[in-house]
Amino acid sequence: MQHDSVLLEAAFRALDSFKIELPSWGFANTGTRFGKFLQPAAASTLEEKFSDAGQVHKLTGVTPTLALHVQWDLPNGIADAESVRRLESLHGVSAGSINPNLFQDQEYKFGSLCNPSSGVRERAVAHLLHSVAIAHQLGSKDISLWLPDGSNYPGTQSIRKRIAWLEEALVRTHGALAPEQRLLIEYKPFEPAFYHTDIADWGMASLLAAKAGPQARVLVDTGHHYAAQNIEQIVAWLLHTGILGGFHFNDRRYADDDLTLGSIDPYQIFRIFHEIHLSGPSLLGSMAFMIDQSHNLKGKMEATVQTVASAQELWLKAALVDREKLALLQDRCELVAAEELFRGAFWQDVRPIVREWRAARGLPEDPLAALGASGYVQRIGAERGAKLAPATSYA
Ligand code: PSV
Ligand code: MN
Repeated sequence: MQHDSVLLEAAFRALDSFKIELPSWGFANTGTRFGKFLQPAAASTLEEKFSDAGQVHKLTGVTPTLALHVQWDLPNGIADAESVRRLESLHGVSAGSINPNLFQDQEYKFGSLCNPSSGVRERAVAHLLHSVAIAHQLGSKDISLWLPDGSNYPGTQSIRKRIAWLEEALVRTHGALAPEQRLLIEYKPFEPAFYHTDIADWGMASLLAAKAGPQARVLVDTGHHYAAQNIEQIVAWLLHTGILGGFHFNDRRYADDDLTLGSIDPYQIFRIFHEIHLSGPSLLGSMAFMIDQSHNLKGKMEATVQTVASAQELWLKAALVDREKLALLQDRCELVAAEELFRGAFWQDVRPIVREWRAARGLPEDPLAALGASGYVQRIGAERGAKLAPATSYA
């Protein structure tokens, strides 16, 4: 396929600028609240998660970091930092964002940072401060906080008191950040709480980030919105106000489904990426692109490679929007022409260009096929599956 050289240059620049972080939990056995379907190739140790992430990075070249969840990956806290360093150099990926966990301990039944008990709140803040210290030790820039707190029944909690407790906790956490670190604040409308969630949307997250301090930012998880919400408009606002810190990408049909990025609505991810491209390349260094998916049915390695490739394709499609021409058409209110230009960029098949870019960067042109040919999934399936109970069968 012949490409115009200017277009190819712009495309390569866009692809060179794109990196996306993998979630350690995306390689582990996870499920729904109805149960787990175990996969023999799933990672159950941190070493296996690093190995899987390293393999994805080797195949795609764009996933140099692995997000870690403190309680799942670093059960000994900062004492585990040394083994993380060893795994980083063994598998060629670095620790990425550090995710505190305020949602599993029994003490957090009625909340963590917003619990009416000052003792529980103190414990939750201590966990955040410890997470900041872990991140510092590992050279991780971002502490990525998702808060499950909320309540299930009207009148059972003081929403106002909880706002104040939350502000206080975030200010204290922010105070412990090193100058190069950031506190990313994620929002979610519901689940596990079903009446009110303490950080339910981008407005609350923005106000809390502003209150916490200048190194706090908002994290947008694409699955954490009501079905009809216009996420790219939220992204545009967060960019405009300079408070956007990053993304957890996934797709959804109903709620927080954790489906593969772009599997249900690729146009939406394209529209979000367009907003980011509009802000110019200087912004990219400060934007954390992360995947937050857990694959219950698909093979984890295959789904992850597929996700990364989809993200690259959508990123490139959005990069190739002729933004100057679009601005002109918008100013003239030439609606159909503007829409056709925008839609046209989405509909073009950029896969041949991505393949060319991969070849030029010494990467396999088809990472999914290369994963299959490498025998990696079969090997880990046999090795790891053997450790599981022999009575377990897998479909
Ligand atoms: C919560 O639904 C969430 O999106 C948070 O980012 C958590 O850290 C992650 O999922 C855990 O799966
Ligand atoms: Mn998330």
